[in-house]
Amino acid sequence: MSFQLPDLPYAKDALEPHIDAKTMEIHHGKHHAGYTTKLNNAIEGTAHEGKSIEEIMGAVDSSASAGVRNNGGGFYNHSLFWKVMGPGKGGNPSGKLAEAINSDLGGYEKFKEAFANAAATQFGSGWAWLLVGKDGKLHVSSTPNQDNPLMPVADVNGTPILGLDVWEHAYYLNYQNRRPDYISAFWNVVNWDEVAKNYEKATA
Ligand code: MN3
Repeated sequence: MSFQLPDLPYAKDALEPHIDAKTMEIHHGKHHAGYTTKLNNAIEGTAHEGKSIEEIMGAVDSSASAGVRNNGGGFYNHSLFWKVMGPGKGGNPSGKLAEAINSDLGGYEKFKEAFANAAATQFGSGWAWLLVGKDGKLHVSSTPNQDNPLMPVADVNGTPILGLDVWEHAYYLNYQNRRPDYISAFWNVVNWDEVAKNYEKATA
């Protein structure tokens, strides 16, 4: 049983004007598809075969192969990324998630600032994260390349509930080098219902 590229949960142009259709087409159809194929190749005939992606991520320590770390991360991160966005979304988090953002991160505006800062200052390619840490509290972090908080190699460990891809392939066609504009636009498409579900699961 190998990993399959998940379908986009909306049309390629559904996030316009914030994320353009051409970027979505290449990002999902080429980049994510590529990570999926290469992950399957990397785990074939290894102890990872048949494991869940979360189990595989949880085994990425400093001795992990680059193939599993980069392509497994690429597969997992993008699978989360498509789902935490949606057309006609944005707005503010509510319920328990909003309460946790208030108590753990000093409120929604402080959280947004910290997350945008993590995304903007991640040097080169990587991701910004909102995650539930081992302490059960919310944290904001960033990781290089396709690393993520599930990996023991990450600086801050836990379960990611929101991620933002800051690789140039995620924004260059529409925003060129203006990463901060892409980060600002992201807030218009965040699917907070999905993030709240991820939060409930991670804290259950
Ligand atoms: Mn990407």
